[in-house]
Amino acid sequence: TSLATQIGDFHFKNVLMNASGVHCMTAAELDELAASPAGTLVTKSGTPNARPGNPEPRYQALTMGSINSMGLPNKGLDYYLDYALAFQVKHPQQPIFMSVAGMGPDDYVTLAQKIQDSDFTGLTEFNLSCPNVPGKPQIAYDLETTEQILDNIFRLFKKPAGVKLPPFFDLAQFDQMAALLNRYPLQFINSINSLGNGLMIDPATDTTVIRPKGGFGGIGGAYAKPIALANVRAFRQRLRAEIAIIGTGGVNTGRDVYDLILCGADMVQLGTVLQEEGIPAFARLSQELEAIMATKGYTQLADFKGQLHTIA
Ligand code: RRO
Repeated sequence: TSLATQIGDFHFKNVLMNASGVHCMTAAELDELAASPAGTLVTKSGTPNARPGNPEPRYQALTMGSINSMGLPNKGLDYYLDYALAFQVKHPQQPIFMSVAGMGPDDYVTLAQKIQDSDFTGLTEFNLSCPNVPGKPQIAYDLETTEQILDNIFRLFKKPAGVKLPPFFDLAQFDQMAALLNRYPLQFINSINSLGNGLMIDPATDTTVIRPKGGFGGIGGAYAKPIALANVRAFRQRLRAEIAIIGTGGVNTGRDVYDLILCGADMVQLGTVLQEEGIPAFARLSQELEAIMATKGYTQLADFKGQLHTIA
């Protein structure tokens, strides 16, 4: 059985990888991903300058997932670019993803130009969906700003690129966003980022479980699964076939991975489950996915990718 997959001309031995933000802040964490069964890795979203992020506590595991308001703590674009350039020399056959995020529209030009001018040969993920920077709206919920940013990026950026999207909840939003995205030379989209601005309360103290933003934070894990499936499915039905889809959200079992692929995911990312279980999650979920495929007589992802049945 093969769990191999492909995004554009990039080949990966395993469909699983980390979601940006989880286990990818430092070179040591990234090295652990590289040595794992994961197909590849993505860095924490890098900003033009390093950031400490929001005050703690800023992440909390919940019974059905997680809430976070990290606030984009990261070591800065240069750190991740240096890591990626060294990595691609050591592992010429293992393309990696760099995630980047702007604090405002102008930052995306700065980030894109720096990567364009570098020797980076991997894939760049432009994060348009960070929910947790006080005072900054999630870019991709504003179609006009998204269009401006993509125009500015692709005027100068000629390397393989994709966008990380927030969850959408209305079919008209899928129509509008997909029509916009289809105009750009994207290699992939990544659906979904966390469900922005949820709230959880500690019943013992009647207090929010995280400090930043009065307790509001992005929700991940099992809470996100049906939304992630819907977003992957809705975009697969609307995007050009050349645009691959990375499915992210709500993965705890091999069946969850299988379901995202059924909806059309070409690659699947682990967020909350990787944060809570650590690197062993990759082997466990790979085994669980292979077992499901074996019972159905499938030997490769193409045997069921996008093959979701609906009721007539
Ligand atoms: O750092 C964060 O607070 C964060 C980011 Br940039 C993101 O894209 N998604 C998220 O859940 N947290």
